[in-house]
Amino acid sequence: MNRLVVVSNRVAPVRRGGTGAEGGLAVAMQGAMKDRGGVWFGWSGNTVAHDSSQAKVIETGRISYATLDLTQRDYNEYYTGFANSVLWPLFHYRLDLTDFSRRDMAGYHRVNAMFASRLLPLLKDGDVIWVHDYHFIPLGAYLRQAGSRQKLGFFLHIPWPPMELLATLPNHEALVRDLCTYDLIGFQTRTDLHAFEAYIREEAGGEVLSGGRIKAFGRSTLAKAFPISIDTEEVAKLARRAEHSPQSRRLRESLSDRQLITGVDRLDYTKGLTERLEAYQHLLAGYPAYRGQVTLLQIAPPSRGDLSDYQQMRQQVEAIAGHINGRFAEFDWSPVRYLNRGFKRQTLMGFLRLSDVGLVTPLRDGMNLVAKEFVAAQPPEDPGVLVLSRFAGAARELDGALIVNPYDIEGVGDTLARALSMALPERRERWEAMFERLSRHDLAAWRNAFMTNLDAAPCAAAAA
Ligand code: GDG
Repeated sequence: MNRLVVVSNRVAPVRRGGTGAEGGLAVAMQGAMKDRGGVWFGWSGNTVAHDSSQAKVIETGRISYATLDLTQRDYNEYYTGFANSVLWPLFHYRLDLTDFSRRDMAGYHRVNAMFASRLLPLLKDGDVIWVHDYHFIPLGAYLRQAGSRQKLGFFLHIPWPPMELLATLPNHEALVRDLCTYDLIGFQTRTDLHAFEAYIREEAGGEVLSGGRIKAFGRSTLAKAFPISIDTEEVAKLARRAEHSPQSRRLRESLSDRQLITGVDRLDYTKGLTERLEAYQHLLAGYPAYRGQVTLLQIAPPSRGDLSDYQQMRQQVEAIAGHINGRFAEFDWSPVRYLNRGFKRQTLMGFLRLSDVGLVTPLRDGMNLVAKEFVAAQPPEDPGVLVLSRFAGAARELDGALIVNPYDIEGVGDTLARALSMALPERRERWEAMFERLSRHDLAAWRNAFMTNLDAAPCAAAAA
């Protein structure tokens, strides 16, 4: 089988044998590379004074980990600039938060070109290259320009925006043209795929043919939806194992029989944290019987803290969490436990298992793995209820959840009351359908579907 070369902004830390601390995606990618041999290529996470002239390579077994450092300028323009202050907000429908400059866009292209040139010497004929996410949309085009003839696949982890939003991006056409260099383009959901197809037809004057075939910019490619998932069995196992851990015991004891609502999100404006807290406030205000009887545990590890939009949002979240506690707390009860830090994966899965309600209310999310993890972590005999935003990609699959509109604060508050009072038979019925689906559509199934399609896709460079 051909080697797999994975490219992503961050490369999973090299751990011989694995410690179980890695995220699911890292394990899935490593699994595929272990079978076929491979290279994982990306940014080291370090900023340095000068560009790396070549990648630093560490070999373990059949996998090589190859990383590059970035200069501070590259980091500012490519990473915090174009990727996270233009593409991230725009692709999450937050046009109001985009901060476009030609300088940052040039930096984004410069880093993509640099990554392509440093990757090229590591490639072998017949390698299959799988590029991840919005940081690297033009990478494939730069690889082709530099003479790479390998098969190229791309998966977008975040939503694809509607045409009219994308059209606000100066040079949007060049970005989509570059994307069409890949032999396979994967999106999270059919909504994203359809938005992409609409752009191809209406803005690029291209054609959408049967079987996901796209003709545009004088090229042919394939575009399909591959909803990402979790390692369902692993999450269920971690959660079971964590059930009697000291942390789970402490959490259980501290609740003293109160019901627990849990949210777990990177501190990001796409996750709808302020709206969520307001909805919880509505629950406490509108349903006084829940006062003193329920706790909201919001875990929110900091993210992209050097961007002002993130700093502002953090202040808002802290203000409203403080306000709710000030308004409703008793001397022996705080309604909100807001934790601005991360936890070990197993601890987290243990907390999800203890929760009566999983509250996942992003304003827009490519998929949202926490929603799936919540389902996988539940005890089958007494599962909790998932309250899920219709704007998370996961809502298309998890139809046993109580689906909410996160902008409808009162509606989410009312749904919380319904979730907290749902009887066991309904909870089980809803959970079983979702768990069964996640058992079939797990992370390995996602990876294999993408790889099978990529292996079978015609390679434009080979045909040329
Ligand atoms: C992007 C897209 C898409 C969270 N806190 C801790 C922790 N986590 C883990 C969760 C989950 C992961 O991080 C977050 O994944 P999400 O899918 O929820 O969200 P993004 O980070 O925005 O991911 C998203 C995803 O890519 C995959 O394609 O679903 O739509 O935005 O696994 O459990 N893990 C640990 N400690 C924490 O405190 N260990």
